[in-house]
Amino acid sequence: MTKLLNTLSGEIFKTPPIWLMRQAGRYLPEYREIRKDARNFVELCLTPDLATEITLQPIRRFEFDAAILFSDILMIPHALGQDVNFVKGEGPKLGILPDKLNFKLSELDPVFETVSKVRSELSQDKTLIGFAGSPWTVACYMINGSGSKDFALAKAFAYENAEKFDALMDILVESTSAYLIAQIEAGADMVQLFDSWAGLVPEPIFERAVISPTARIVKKVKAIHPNVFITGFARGAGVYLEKYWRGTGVDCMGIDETVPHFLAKGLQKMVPIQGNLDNAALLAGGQALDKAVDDILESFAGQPYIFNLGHGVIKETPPEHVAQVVQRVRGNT
Ligand code: 1CP
Repeated sequence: MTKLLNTLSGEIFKTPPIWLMRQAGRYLPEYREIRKDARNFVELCLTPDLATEITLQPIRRFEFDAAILFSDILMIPHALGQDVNFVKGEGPKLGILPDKLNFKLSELDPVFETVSKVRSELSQDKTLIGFAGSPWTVACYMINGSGSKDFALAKAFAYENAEKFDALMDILVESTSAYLIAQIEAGADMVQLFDSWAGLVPEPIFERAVISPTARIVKKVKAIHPNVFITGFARGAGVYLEKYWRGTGVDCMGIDETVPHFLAKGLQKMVPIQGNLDNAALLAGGQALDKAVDDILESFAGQPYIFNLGHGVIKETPPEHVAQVVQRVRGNT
């Protein structure tokens, strides 16, 4: 077992395990070097040699306790037959939502090959995290067709076309479960569900859009792999976090930076937590960063805890700031 998996089993270490959301990616020059030669991002995610290399880059540089598979949450719409493109400087652009969605797990075979390759190259004391987007967050992009601040079109769709929305959730539950199970079978030690837009969902549809689809995925994955840990990251869910944990059955709760420490500590009495350094403090660096790290270490000591950000590394972040955090968390500075 690794330090991170042992933490999820309830063990408490002198210093917590650490990894960072978006630890692979554009803030790293070695990533940008590979990215500039890649024809498109989806193809990059489906090229095992390159995806393996990118997954391992931050481990070599910072010796994180876990590697997260280099891929994207929009690989599911791709495998469902919707057009997915990443336009430079603009983010994802999806084609119109097809009437018939037909999931082809085999489209994602290169992802599973990447998982196997990473697992064989990663040292045994490190955890390999597989992942997928949660149905609501993936549906936001599928319905809206691109990124958005409010995903109003996706929410309107859930209100106006309740039956169609629920049918889309069903398809995403099925495909995402199969995708995560295949990642585990290829060598992922645990998985994380990213519900990055959970915070946009109001009470009348929170159960239908966030809790129920996530709960069904957890159940399906656990039916086959009962001992594999699942982290749920319901970003922005705030006061709904406990309800989310109780309703979904996830083993670990990702906490974003807006969650006050007293609330996170309340949750931590029930379930291991992961988070919630502000990615803007990481961008800032210096003493402010040290203080933010120290506050978190103090708040979350004594109960199972995984150090992470509240959201992904911002692309302008100097890699030295990441090194500073790792040293601080490990008690070396
Ligand atoms: O041009 C480029 O190089 C693409 C940048 C990039 C990268 C490096 C994208 C496009 N995705 C990724 C990798 C990625 N995405 C990973 C693996 C790397 C790692 O974490 O180390 C993971 C776990 C994701 C997950 C992801 N993709 C989420 C959930 C987490 C989050 O940040 O909220 C979401 C919402 C996406 C969609 C997406 N993909 C890419 C972008 C720029 C976006 C966000 C679009 C938006 O702002 O709405």
